[in-house]
Amino acid sequence: MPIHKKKDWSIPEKDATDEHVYLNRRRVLTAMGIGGAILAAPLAFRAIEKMVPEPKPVAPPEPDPSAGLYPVERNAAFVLDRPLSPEDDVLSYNNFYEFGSHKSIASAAQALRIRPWQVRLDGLVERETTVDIDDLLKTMPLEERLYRHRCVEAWAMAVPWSGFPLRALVDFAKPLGSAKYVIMETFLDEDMAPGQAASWYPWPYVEGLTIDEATNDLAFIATGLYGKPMPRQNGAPLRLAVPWKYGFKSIKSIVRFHFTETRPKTFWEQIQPAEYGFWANVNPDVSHPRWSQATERMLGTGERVPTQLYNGYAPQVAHLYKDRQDERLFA
Ligand SMILES: Nc1nc2c(c(=O)[nH]1)N[C@H]1C(S)=C(S)[C@@H](COP(=O)(O)O)O[C@H]1N2
Ligand SMILES: [Mo]
Repeated sequence: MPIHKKKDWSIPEKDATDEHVYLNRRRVLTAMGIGGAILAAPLAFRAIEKMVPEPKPVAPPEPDPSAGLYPVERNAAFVLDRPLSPEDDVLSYNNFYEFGSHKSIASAAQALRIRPWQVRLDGLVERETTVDIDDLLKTMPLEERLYRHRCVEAWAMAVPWSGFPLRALVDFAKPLGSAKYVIMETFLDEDMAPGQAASWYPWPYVEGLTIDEATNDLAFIATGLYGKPMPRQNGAPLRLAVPWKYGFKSIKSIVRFHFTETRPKTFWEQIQPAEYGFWANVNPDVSHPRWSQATERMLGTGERVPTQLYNGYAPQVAHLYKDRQDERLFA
């Protein structure tokens, strides 16, 4: 029998201040209705977290109606330099602030209702439209890809996503020539997702890519994981996977793709712009203001490995940024 190694991230980080969430204190206190005078007082994040309502107990979720589509054929072009992360770790250590600002949201996320699920395609497109997820899954070319994933908090995983290239969805949406960005939005329903009752977060979760990034080969819409439909905690029924960027760009449970001329202010950028910007490309040489990004810790084994420029995907994506060298590309 394999010895079950104590997972090195399970205890210490739970007690530590959450690295990702260093909320702008003014924002929190304003949301709580507390005025400026108190701003000088220290405010422990733990105290704030306690004010997020506890998730309600949930009935067992309905089976996923797309289960028959998986597994799908693996695209051999996407290879890994490391073993796949253990499935049970990937399914039980998550970031999904809609269901709580800690890693153990998997059971709370079972409250996510994944049908009916509609996806709105709008803004600068030939014809705005709404498409049902099951129709979309029938239309899109499904395949499996092995990708690395690097969270800005310096943990990492390697996973088999199933899904389709974001480019296929962009083609389907038919953006106008004037569209420069695609903005993606997560659902908004605080009865279902108690984290969204925390008014100091700028819900809904919003992310964005340039059209060039969105139509790059690597940009992927994941609808499954480990040969099965996407688990709720990992962002069912569809989420982004942009493996050359920090994990917070890979927005979960998307309901809208909005094409626009102007760069959006993304969720984390609104919360803490000094720490989380629009580009958020992985770079081991550019530290986060509060920790180094030189290495990463693999889920499951706890092994420390060096982080790579663009998370190892520089050959595929570095050219996207050659004319943007004056911008803050790595935060
Ligand atoms: N809607 C939404 N999408 C999200 C997040 C979130 O809190 N809400 N967290 C992001 C972060 S920080 C990471 S690292 C990944 C985590 O994906 P995983 O739980 O499938 O590993 O999801 C990203 N997408
Ligand atoms: Mo992350």
